[in-house]
Amino acid sequence: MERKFFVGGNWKMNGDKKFINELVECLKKCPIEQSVEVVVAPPTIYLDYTKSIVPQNVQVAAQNSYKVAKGAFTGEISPAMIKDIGIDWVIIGHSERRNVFGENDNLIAEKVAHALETGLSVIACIGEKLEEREAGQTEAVVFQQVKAIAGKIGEWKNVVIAYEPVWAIGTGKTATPQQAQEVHQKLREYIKKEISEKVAKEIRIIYGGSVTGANAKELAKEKDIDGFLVGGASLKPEFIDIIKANK
Ligand code: G2H
Repeated sequence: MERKFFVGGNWKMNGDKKFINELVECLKKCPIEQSVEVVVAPPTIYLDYTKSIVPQNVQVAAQNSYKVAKGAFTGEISPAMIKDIGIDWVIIGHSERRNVFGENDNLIAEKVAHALETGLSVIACIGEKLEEREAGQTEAVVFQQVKAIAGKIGEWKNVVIAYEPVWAIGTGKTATPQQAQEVHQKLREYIKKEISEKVAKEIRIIYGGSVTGANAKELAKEKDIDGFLVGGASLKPEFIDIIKANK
């Protein structure tokens, strides 16, 4: 089965209604090929609004969700609520959730499992910090992050893995196509060995970290890079070039 090219736009904590209107107008002008899946992730408060104005060929994701359906968890939202407003995707385990808000592998795995059980598709983020890369621990770190999730889920068909080296996030310092491909390939080998050959073949492993309209095409040529999770550049017209990067 061919892996469909996937482009996610992670707007993080940016935008207001006026800005979102402009961004969506820009997306509406872009002829999105059937061969590309596009998902944008606005801040929680704009999920419903964004969903109501995006064209049919653009899906919407939440940027986070909690590990249970409801209860006394001030400030959190649940996968059930995300589903309730007609949204099918959630990003879990972004490095900002891990490193700014202290989420660990176990919590992230529980959140991924609960989102999947609720029927959402998940963009599960992993990636090493600079000091881990420099200490030669990249593989160990990303394998452990995948292992934690694998310990809690049995079915991978609704999961996209986003490999986002922390040192490349929002820094303008993109991994080279070779650096990214090397990790993606090793991840696929790991998944083949530890999960299954089928999952390894079918799962999309996308790259994130300072992806731009200028570097996306080269990255997209790599065999194991199945798309992107884009932050800063997803707020600009160049997001359209990234959507077309597999051409
Ligand atoms: C990584 C990425 C989006 P940016 O966080 O998830 O952000 O493209 O700004 O590095």
